[in-house]
Amino acid sequence: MVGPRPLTPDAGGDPACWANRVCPECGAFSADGYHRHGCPVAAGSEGMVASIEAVKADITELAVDAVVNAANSALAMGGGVDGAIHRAAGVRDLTAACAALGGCATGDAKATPGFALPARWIIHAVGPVWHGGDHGEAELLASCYRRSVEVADEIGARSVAFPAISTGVYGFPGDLAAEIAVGTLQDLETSVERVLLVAFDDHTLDRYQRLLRHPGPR
Ligand code: AR6
Repeated sequence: MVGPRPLTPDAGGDPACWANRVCPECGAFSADGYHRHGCPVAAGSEGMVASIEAVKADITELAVDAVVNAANSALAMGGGVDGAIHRAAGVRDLTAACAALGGCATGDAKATPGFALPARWIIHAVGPVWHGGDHGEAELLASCYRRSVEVADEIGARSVAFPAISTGVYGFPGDLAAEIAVGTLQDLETSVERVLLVAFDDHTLDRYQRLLRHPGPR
């Protein structure tokens, strides 16, 4: 990726302090926490995601660079995968880091450290609530996957694990959600090299595996 790239905050650091940092690579001052001065780390290599795999797992146990959370727009701890991620990361630390982000729009994503998780980062993506399909739900879900990968590029994450965003409490039909996840991820230009699509049950795993065996047109 050519363009601004965020300085990497220390995992466990105070998100409010991520700006106003000196670039560790070239020593330049960055008022907003982004490289804008052409230092070498600004130029990563981009292509398609090299590997997209489906796994059945508890996402909180995966040792990837970043796990994606199926969050709500307040970034307040909820149930499902969000609750599991909060408990495994440490409720106090993650709640404070999320509060400092000031919420997140549906279809968008924002990162915090992973705290006690094996993953270094958590990318909080806010999926749409399913209202029948005529309210832009498909586009908003695609946007979650796209924005999560853009955020992964910004923080330098090369391996990213996604839960089946919106398919639990938010009621998005699983088949359509899986098609959107796979189709969107297969089309992105990114420095992310490895994506794990994490299923929490056999049915979801089977869906992903079928789609990955028979990829749609690019
Ligand atoms: N690892 C992987 N996948 C999981 C895990 C886990 N530990 N736990 C659940 N899933 P949901 P949503 C799967 O409801 O529909 C929260 O309250 C689960 O089987 O977690 O986007 C938030 O705060 C399902 O397939 O997320 C929001 O308010 C998938 O994760 C709201 O729920 C997503 O289910 C978001 O709802």
